[in-house]
Order: sequence, then C-alpha cells, then structure tokens
Amino acid sequence: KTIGVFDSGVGGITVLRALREAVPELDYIYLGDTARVPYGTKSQETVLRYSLQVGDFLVHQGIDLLVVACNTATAYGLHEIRARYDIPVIGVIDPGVQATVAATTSGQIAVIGTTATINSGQYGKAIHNHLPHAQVQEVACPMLVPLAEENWCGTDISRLILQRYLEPIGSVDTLVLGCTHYPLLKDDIAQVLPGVQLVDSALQTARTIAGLVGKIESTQRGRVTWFMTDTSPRFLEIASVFLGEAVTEVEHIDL
Ligand code: DGN
Repeated sequence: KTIGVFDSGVGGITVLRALREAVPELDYIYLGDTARVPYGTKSQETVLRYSLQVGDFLVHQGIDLLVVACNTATAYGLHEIRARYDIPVIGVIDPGVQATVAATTSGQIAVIGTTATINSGQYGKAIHNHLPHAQVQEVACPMLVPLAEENWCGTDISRLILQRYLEPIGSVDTLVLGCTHYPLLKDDIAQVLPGVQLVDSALQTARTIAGLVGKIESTQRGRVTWFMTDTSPRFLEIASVFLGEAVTEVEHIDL
C-alpha cells in the first residue's frame, strides 16, 4: 500500500515521521507545496484550490490513502477534498480532537495554530461536538512556523515568543498543537506551560492511520518518494531537520 502525504511545505514531515514510526512497512509519497507556502496566512478559497491541485497529483500517482498533513488545509478543505476522491482521506484535526476529549478532565482546553486554522474555528467546533460544555481558547501563533523553520527551537528566543503567546491563556489542562510545525517546539511549550497535557496531532494522526491499515505481513521498511514544488537547498535542509534524517532525492514538480 502507498500513502500520499501532503502539506503546504515541510511541516507535514512531522506527520510522515510519526507515520514511518507507526507503520514503517508502507510506501509513502510526500508532496510539499514549498513554492506556495505558507497556506496559514491565505484565504479559504486559495488554500482549497492549492489543496485540490496537490490532491489530484497524488491521486494520479496511484495512492491508496491520502493524508492531509496540514492543519490549515484540513481546516479549510477536508470536506471538499474527501468529496473529490474515492480513496480514504484523513486530516489532522479529528485525530487530535479525539485525543483531546479523551485527555481533558476539566474541559478547559487551548488550541494553538496558524491564523487560518484558528480563524476557521474548526478545532473548537469539533471539540464542542464531543464536549458541549468545554471551554476552548483558540490562539493564533503565526510566529511559530518561521521560528521552527529557522531551527531556533530550544532557545531563549523560542521560549520568549512562546511566553508571549501562551501566558495569557490561563488555566487549561490540555493544549492542542494544531499546526504541523509545533511538535518541534513541544519541549519549549512544556517548559512554558508546566503540567499541561500536550496533544500532538501528528502522533495522533499516525495512530489513527495505523489502526485503519491494520496488521501488515511484510517486515521490510517501505520507501519514501519526495516531491516539492520548489526544491531550493533551504527546503531540503529544513526537511532533513523535520525528518531527523537527510532528505536528498526530491523531484521538482509544477502544479
Ligand atoms: N502546515 C501548516 C499547518 O499545519 O497549518 C503550517 C505551515 C503554513 O502553511 N504556515
């Protein structure tokens, strides 16, 4: 089986990494729309148009399942993306929400994400579907994506920026990392909000897909085929940081 994974850029590699740990035997195709990143600051209409172009490309590659490994694309377009293809399409929001409602005891929850994800209100809506009385604070943290891409996680700068975003949140027992870049900032976030449970959507999405795929007979590690819409050295460098191993053979495509 081949799983198609896409993101606006390199962030979705956190989902790919979690998937390769959960189900290493599968083959993966990763597409990063690096020429048009970020999606997180764009309108719904634009994000949806880009997502469908990427989806069409991956579906033509013959994938068996499509993972929308971008919170912004999931928030703005999952419904339409699902309607367009006859293979299963998994977004990153539902798995994160399921884990959040299972983890919270007080119902006081915070969600952080890009401006687009937060403006969509999708996390809050989905959490309220499960827990109508939950108090959900949704906070846009637009500086965190460039921070992670600069590889400044674990520094005094990352902690200062996180303090500025997170300290006004007040008392919550669970915080959802509603953007693919944020798993890289998990340790910093834990320092700024000690005692708060952190829900990593990338990890939860990988668990959901592992459950869907079920047991696999082969024990061979599958391969990853890489496509990007811009292959400047900077993206390959960041991709390697996000994957935790070198990303070298990337094919450039135009959509
Ligand atoms: N991958 C995007 C997300 O999860 O929302 C973040 C990157 C971006 O488009 N700004």
